[in-house]
Order: sequence, then C-alpha cells, then structure tokens
Amino acid sequence: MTRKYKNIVFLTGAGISAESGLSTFRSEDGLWNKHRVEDVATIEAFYRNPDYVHEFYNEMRPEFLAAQPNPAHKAITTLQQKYPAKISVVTQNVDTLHEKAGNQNVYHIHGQINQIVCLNCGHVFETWGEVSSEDVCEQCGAHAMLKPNIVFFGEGLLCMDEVDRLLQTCDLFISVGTSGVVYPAAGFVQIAKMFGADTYEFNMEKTSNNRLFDEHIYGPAGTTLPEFVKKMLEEE
Ligand code: BV8
Repeated sequence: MTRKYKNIVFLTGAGISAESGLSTFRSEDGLWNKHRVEDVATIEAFYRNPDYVHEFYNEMRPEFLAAQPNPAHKAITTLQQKYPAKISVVTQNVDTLHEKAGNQNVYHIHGQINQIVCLNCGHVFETWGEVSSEDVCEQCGAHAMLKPNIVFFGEGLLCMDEVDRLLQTCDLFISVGTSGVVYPAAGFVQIAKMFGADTYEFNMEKTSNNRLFDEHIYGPAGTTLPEFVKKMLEEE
C-alpha cells in the first residue's frame, strides 16, 4: 500500500461486532437462524404484529447496551486520530459500538437499536428501555405509532444522500465483517470502485462480493484491522 489516501470510507457489518459478543445474522448460530427474517425484520411484519417485533428488539437492547467495542472498532478511532484523511464509517449495524469506541463521522444506514421513530410525525427519540404499541409519541401524542428506528427489509436506507457523496469521493473503501448479501449496502463497493477507489475486504471467509475487492484480508477483524492500521500509519 503506497498510495496516500485523502477520503477513506469504512463499510461495516455484524462481523465487526462479533468479537464484542453480539450475534451476526447469517452464521450457524446467527440471529436469523433463531427468528424468521420475515417475522421480525420486514415492514409488513411490523404492521402485522408490532408487539412481536417490539419484543424482539426489547430483548436485544440490554445486550447491546452492555456490549463493549473491540480492537477492530478502536483501530478505526486510531486511524481517524492519526492518519491525515477524512475517514467515515458507514455501518449496517444497529449497535452503538462505533460511537463507544470514539469513532467519528458514523452513518447508521440501517438505523439504531436505541432509537425509536414515530410513524405519525417522524420524531426520533432515544431509549435503551422497552417499547410497545401501547406507547404514545412524546412529540405529537399519537398512540401505537412508535417503531424501532431500524430499517426493515422493504424500507429505504437512512443517510443515503451523504453516503452517496462519500462513495463518489472516496479513494479507499474498506469493507469489514459483512456478508455482502443485503442491498443496497452490498453494492457500495461497486460505486466506490467506479469512482476510482482502492477496495479492501476484511472477513473470515470469501463473501459473495469477493471479486469486487482488490485486496482480501482474512481473519478476525479484532486482529486484522489493528494490524492493517498499524501498517498504514508506518507508511504514512
Ligand atoms: C431497500 C434490520 C428499497 C434488522 C436489516 C432481491 C435481490 C436483491 C435485493 C433484494 C431482493 N429482494 C429484496 C431486495 C432488497 C433487500 C435485500 O437486499 N434483500 C436481500 C436479503 C436479498 N434490501 C432491502 O429491503 C433494503 N431496502 O432495498 O429498500 C426502497 C428504497 C426506497 C424506498 C423504499 C424501499 C433494506 C435493507 C436493510 C434490511 N435490514 N436489518 C436488524 O438489523 O435488526 S439487514 C441485516 O443484514 C442487518 O442490518 C445487517 O447489518 C445486514 C447485513 O448483514 P451483515 O452485517 O453482513 O451480517 P451477516 O451475519 O450477514 O454477515 C456477517 C459477516 O461477518 C460474515 O461474512 C462473517 O464471515 C463475518 N464475520 C463474522 N465474524 C467476524 C467476521 N468478519 C471479521 N471478523 C470477525 N470476527
């Protein structure tokens, strides 16, 4: 790696939080093997049975609140503090481990588990507690209109205007811990590549997007990403 980068974009998935003890989605013991996606993570499921979906996220919140960032999250903070470039984190994760690690410029394109949105007025508020369809919106008072501020299948992504701009101006695109099966996030590497970025994939194994990356670094991100950042800073 000899190029001096000016605009770096990380795309992270559940794999970067695996070493913090949070389940991924599509591994053998993943979240989606315990629940049918269509029962908990689609907008139709939410309208069909809001309390079943609320319960799914109510149960997840305490674990997410207790989880601590691992060396992979912290390596991004180190790079942001020491490498002279604009470094952004586009995450599919709904946990707050990037923030807990001190990462800046974090964009949660699939939302956040500690945020609730009112479908009546659009007000977003934070809570780590339980939510049900009985609750009313603190802003407009609407009843039974609160939804986890999480992007379900069939819903548009958040922060996409900013993310599009980042992808079109980045010269280094680093994917960490995502299986590359959920769109449009899985297509971000193609946009970055089209605009001239070098592309790196950090994973435990080959992913469906494998051929779109210039470099592949296999192994647990808690080990491989700190090593990569150390090397980048040595060459700086
Ligand atoms: C949209 C919310 C339009 C819940 C999530 C047919 C073809 C193509 C696309 C589609 C299609 N039919 C429908 C679609 C679109 C659909 C989609 O992509 N479906 C796929 C499944 C076929 N996408 C959507 O619906 C999106 N919306 O398109 O809207 C639109 C536009 C405008 C207006 C209206 C509508 C919405 C997508 C978001 C869905 N919500 N989650 C929740 O998070 O609780 S997706 C869910 O998957 C999570 O958000 C998660 O972040 C995301 C991706 O999963 P990963 O993070 O990659 O996790 P996974 O377990 O899969 O992989 C972990 C990886 O880590 C593995 O590779 C593993 O090897 C690696 N790993 C593990 N440990 C480590 C590690 N790596 C390194 N170190 C380790 N230690």
